[in-house]
Amino acid sequence: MKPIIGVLPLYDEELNSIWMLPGYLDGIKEAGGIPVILPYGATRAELEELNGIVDGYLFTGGNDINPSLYKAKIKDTCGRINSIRDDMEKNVYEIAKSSDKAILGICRGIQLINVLEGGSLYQDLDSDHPSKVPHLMKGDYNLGFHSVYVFHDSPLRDLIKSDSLMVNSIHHQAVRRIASSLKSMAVSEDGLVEAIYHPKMKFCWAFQWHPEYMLKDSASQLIFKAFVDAAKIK
Ligand SMILES: [Mn+2]
Repeated sequence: MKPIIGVLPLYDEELNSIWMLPGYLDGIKEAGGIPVILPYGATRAELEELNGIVDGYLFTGGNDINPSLYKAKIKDTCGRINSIRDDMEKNVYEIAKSSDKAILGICRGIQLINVLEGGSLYQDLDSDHPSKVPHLMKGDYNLGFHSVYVFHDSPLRDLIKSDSLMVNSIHHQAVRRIASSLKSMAVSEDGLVEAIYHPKMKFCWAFQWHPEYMLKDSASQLIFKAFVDAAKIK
């Protein structure tokens, strides 16, 4: 049986529309899983029921997280927030964690997991963490844009067998204080946390970059495969 991966939907406030980037689904499919887009705004009870048929969860990119969730005041430079996503994803994360499901977080996903584990975020890198490394590229998302150093003692290093990686970069926020329960797996040259994992969970990995845009690269394929394979383990 192929594992079923619940994918958190994105929301477009301009169009009042639920949406999805195909790369998230393709990455899961190519790794042998069945992606299922979860219903936007589902209640806790509905999510608990759905959890009975879901083997893993993909936390996707999107809106900025409400800074109140990490006890910070919202700055003018913070982007648009979406309390429906914040609430739903908090519920999904708690349910997933308590039932030891596999978790992959991407972009907003790494930020969400860090915040829910007790960490904090830079609300805007340009003003809060100015550096020579550009983190907001324009187009060509399938190509590497800046390098990350991959830590030797990390499961990511064991997976990709390389100390460094060229990654894309489409973010204006990032992890500021990493939660004490999480470990960093990769950093950019300006010291930003670009990948994390939760060492006490079966599989809870998250990335600031977007492997779903780089599915032709072996590192991205290996990441999706490791996630979907972990979701098979009961
Ligand atoms: Mn970056």
